[in-house]
Amino acid sequence: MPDSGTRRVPEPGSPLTATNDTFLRALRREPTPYTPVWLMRQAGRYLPEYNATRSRAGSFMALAQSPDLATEVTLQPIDRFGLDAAILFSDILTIPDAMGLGLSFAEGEGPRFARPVRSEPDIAALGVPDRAALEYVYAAVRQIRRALAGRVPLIGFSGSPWTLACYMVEGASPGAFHHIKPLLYRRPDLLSRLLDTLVAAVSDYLVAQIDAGAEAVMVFDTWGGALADGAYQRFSLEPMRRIVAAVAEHAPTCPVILFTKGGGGWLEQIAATGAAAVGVDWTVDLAQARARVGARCALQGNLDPAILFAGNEAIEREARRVLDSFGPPGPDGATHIFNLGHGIDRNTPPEAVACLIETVHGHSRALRGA
Ligand code: 1CP
Repeated sequence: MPDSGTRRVPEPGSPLTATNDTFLRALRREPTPYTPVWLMRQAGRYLPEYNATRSRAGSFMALAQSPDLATEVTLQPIDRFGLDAAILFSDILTIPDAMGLGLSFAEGEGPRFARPVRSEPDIAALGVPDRAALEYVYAAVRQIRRALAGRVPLIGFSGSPWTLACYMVEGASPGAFHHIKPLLYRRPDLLSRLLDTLVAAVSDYLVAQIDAGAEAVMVFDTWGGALADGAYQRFSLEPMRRIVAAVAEHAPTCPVILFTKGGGGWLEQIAATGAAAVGVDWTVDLAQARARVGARCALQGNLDPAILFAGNEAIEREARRVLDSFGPPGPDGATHIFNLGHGIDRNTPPEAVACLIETVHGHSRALRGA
């Protein structure tokens, strides 16, 4: 484990306060002795111990729905590497599953919904799921917080309304958006109705995760970058802005991270939602991103996950390049959270992750002159 150098004495009555709080400090745009790092999909199929737990569970959904097993796999990458945050093991498709769409994961195929929503009656019939239907997620959050015992903070998450709508309308991974884009252009009112339901559902889901113990929440907008300018603002950004506002109303100190993959052209607008941090993919130069939004929110990203296949020399060089392009945190109050530009690939060698994390910690300390 890295020595955070920022250890604080837990407040009386709150023994679960994170001892390594570099991630939360960076989200608050406070100085940290090094750049905190975590990786999207850090618990997953590239880890042999994950695959062992998953085969014990029998299926991905059985794993996600068992708080004991979800706790086990959430902690696996924390035990193995010096990561600065844990992320709840779950999936973005839990909400549509709880809405009754019939989720399954066919081996090697990705998610499928037995009952996609395409018509006006389909959309009208949807409601915000009862908390009881997603209680397994909140139980996992509580159990993971206890198991972490304050080692690192815990991130909760959801999909964005637009990204969830893509899966719900297409009935599978969106591919060429053959159903949802015609809906958008023919019946924007109907799509807006679906998105309104999802704004309410995602807001409630994130607030319940925060109440259960999540210390930051992230909204994954995997498919926002597939939208045309104009459509993005209306159908992806505005729903996310309403979620940021709903979380702020309920939990004003809980940071929200927004990540639109392919959203580099809209960074200022994403930052203007009031999010604590904006995630960026590898198509963005961090120096330019910092110049565009630096004082308003933290930046999270943005190493190309494919670099983890290129050997230690390339990993060290490219990780340093990402850190150098952001530069040290400075008087502008800008902070950086190191991450990949998208989820880690299932064939990534675990040793490559160890090399990456050591490089991020070592080089970011050196950059600060420590
Ligand atoms: O067979 C398996 O073990 C399933 C693989 C898997 C895993 C490990 C799925 C199915 N989901 C997850 C976990 C998961 N998904 C996490 C866990 C926390 C972590 O360690 O980061 C998170 C945050 C997600 C989020 C997620 N699920 C997103 C958004 C992020 C992204 O990568 O863009 C999306 C789009 C999904 C849908 C989904 N679930 C699973 C798969 C294989 C997919 C992608 C399907 C597609 O390609 O469209």
